[in-house]
Amino acid sequence: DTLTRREDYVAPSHWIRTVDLSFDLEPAKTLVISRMQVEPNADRPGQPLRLDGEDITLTRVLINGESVSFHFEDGQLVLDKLPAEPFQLEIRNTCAPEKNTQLSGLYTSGGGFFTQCEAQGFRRITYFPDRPDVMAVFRVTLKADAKRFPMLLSNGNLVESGTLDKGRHFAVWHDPHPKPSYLFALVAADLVCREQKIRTRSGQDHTLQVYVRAGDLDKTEHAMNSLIASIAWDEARFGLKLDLERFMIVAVSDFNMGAMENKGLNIFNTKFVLASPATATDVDFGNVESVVGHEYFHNWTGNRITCRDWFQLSLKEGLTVYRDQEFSQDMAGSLSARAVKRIEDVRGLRQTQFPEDAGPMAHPVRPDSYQAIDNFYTATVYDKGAEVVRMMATLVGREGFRRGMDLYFARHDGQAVTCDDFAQAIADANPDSALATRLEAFKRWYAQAGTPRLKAAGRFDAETRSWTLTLSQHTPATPGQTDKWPFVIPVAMGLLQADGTPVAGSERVLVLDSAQQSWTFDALDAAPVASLLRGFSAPVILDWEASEAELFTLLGHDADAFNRWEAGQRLAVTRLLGAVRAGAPLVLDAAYLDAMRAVLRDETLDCAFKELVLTLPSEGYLAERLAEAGEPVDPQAIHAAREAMRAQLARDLHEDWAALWDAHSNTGGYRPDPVSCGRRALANLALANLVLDAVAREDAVWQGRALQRFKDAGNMTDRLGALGALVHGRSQLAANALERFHAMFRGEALVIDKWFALQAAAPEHDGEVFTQIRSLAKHPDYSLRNPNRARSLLMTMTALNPGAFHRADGSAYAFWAEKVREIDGFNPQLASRLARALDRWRALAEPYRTLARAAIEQVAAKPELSPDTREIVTRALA
Ligand code: BAL
Ligand code: ZN
Repeated sequence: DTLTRREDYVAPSHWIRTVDLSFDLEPAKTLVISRMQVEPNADRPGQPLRLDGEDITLTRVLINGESVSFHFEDGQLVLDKLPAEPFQLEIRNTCAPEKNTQLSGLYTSGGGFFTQCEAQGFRRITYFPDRPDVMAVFRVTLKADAKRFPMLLSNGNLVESGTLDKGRHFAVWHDPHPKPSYLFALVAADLVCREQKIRTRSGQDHTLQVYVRAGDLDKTEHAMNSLIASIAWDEARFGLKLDLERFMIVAVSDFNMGAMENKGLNIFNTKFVLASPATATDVDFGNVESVVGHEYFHNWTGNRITCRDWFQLSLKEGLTVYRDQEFSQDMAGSLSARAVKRIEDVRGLRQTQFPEDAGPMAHPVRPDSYQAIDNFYTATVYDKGAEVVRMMATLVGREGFRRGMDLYFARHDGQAVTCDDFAQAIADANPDSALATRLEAFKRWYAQAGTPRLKAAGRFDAETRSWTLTLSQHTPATPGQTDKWPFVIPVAMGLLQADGTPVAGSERVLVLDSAQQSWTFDALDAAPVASLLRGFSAPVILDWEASEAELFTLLGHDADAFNRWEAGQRLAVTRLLGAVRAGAPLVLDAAYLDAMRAVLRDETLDCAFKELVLTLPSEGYLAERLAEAGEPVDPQAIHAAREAMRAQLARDLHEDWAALWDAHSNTGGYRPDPVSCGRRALANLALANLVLDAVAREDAVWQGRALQRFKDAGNMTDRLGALGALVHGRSQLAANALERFHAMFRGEALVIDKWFALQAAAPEHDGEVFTQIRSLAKHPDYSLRNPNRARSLLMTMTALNPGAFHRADGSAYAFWAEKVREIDGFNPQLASRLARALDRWRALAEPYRTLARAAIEQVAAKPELSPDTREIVTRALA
């Protein structure tokens, strides 16, 4: 049993105060010398020192300059008979960066050296107590060939650099901030740099740098601007200043995660740094801004205050996601642009986190155990964790949350702490708040897994002119947790009259903290229309039997944009699932079409919002709605219903789509601001509908226009939009456009990823799409070794294209199993992500269920499966 349990936490036996690390960098064999100042933990005297190490070769161990005896136990290097006083420990070892295909630790990519140490990569570099509560001041010396590796970077400040013999050079870096090993980084590569000097509001000077490969410099402006904006935002909103003279971002194309917040030296997947109008879409621009922000915000929430142990991961991730979401909303500016961002975030949460919470990997925001910590960098820890922070902010108010953050830093700066410490600080700074008075109950959000079902029922009493709302909650069992305590659920709400006008004074935040509670609203002339869970004020499934008329009222009039959108989605879900359940063709009613038309024609609404309303709920979301109701999920039935509804919206709203295209297809020079992005999004949705309808009617005009658009487009958003319209609309012009696109962007790896992903996302039709995916997997440009490229086909198919993945002959499952097994042989982290694709197999209808189980068993049957993937398939089959 290799399970690590939260309750088994013990403080380290020794503290490491300083580390002097020296690297002799060679791709085949790098020599690492580590000299540490070690101090026994006075609370745990007489303990041996256990050092983690993995895939490295030990050559020497010295204590105070003398060799000592040591042994290995459970993969750890164990030193006993240690001095009771502080001592110097020196370790020498080697590692083989070019053989490191896991991309964890020190590895090579594109001829350079890069590191990734979170969560447990540092032990793949040298022996060390590789746990976040051991924090040391690092001094790092890098030596490498000057020609091949002209840039030598590590955390902190450059203190010295120069040349060595045999064409080598060196650099010495010193990071004054004590940090855990997971925040260590080095880069040695042939890179170029965009640099900008800034002076912050508080008058301090800083040098900001973005390092990329030569040829990518023209794609770094947006990342730099995003960094500058992040620095200003954190100072303005939270009073948190940049604490380093120099802040560096480095882009690398082989990277398992999105990016990494190493102190002063953030290392990024190229996907979240590089952006130019010609190669990146509006969504990419938005992602760069939010990921740059996210990593920067970690400098305080993660680096200055870090996690005591990895069970507390959400302490930094939930909080930092909350901060990056707030940042992006503030950057978006207008109230409605903020709502658009909120809708997108909630859509993401429901698409990924809700199924996770309902499946075999369900775990609390603060998990209780793990086999491989890398498996717990999840939507639950990140996105549900962010919702938990958001609920705290709702319960204490904006000013109160700022007070809480201030207290958190006053108490814990420089420490490694727990989720409890964070919640306590927010509560203590707001002693009379709805949070402080219910703190223990609120913290169940950290401890209990599963998505609560919130049931709402209203009753109007004409005699007393009052309306009583009753809220009740229930959370289904999750693995290892059968009975749940009630959660503390903030329910933001307001009431509308039947004609859509707001009921004055009805806006409030109800706090449900028991199984069932009621609230009464007085002085009403008629039964109101309730707008519940505004802004999605809690991560719950709202079970509210609103009538169609009420939903139409909310869609047309609610003051809360989120709930307007939500009403539209509910109207679509009712129709889609109605058709699925009835096993009958979907025929759209006039009322729904009229409502959609009204949205499209409403001049007070933003384009971005219209695009969201007119985008149907995803097949994955619909599947979850069925699963929640305990009904078997037939992915092909869902796919058919959704395709039928898309076709009818394309046909019946044709005039509107054409008018919208005319009005919004020319957005002028490229700017990634919310208004322009919204116009492009809506124009692209219109074009997709126009092509879909044109193909159905065998009309050449709109297909030709789409092809022309594809050729003329002045930016990637428009070009990819037109290409998507042709490919996803199954136009005969698609093949030619795909070929041109590939030729046009042959040298742009991130664009070629899009080329694969776009094809893997095409709506399935008679197995053609899966057949195409299988043949693309043999394309000379395809590779499983590069995580972005591997994901472009495989994750797109499994996560975003249920119609292609769930086939009655099980062929796509078998394909998936084969790829998981293959990838697991060289990159367990990537494999175990992909291995989660069939987590929800138990919810499937036959024959999918049996076939899916067989495919998971096929993965599990592989001898020498990594602990990462083993944990996933074992849980799935349990
Ligand atoms: N800490 C891992 C990458 C991120 O969440 O920023
Ligand atoms: Zn993070």
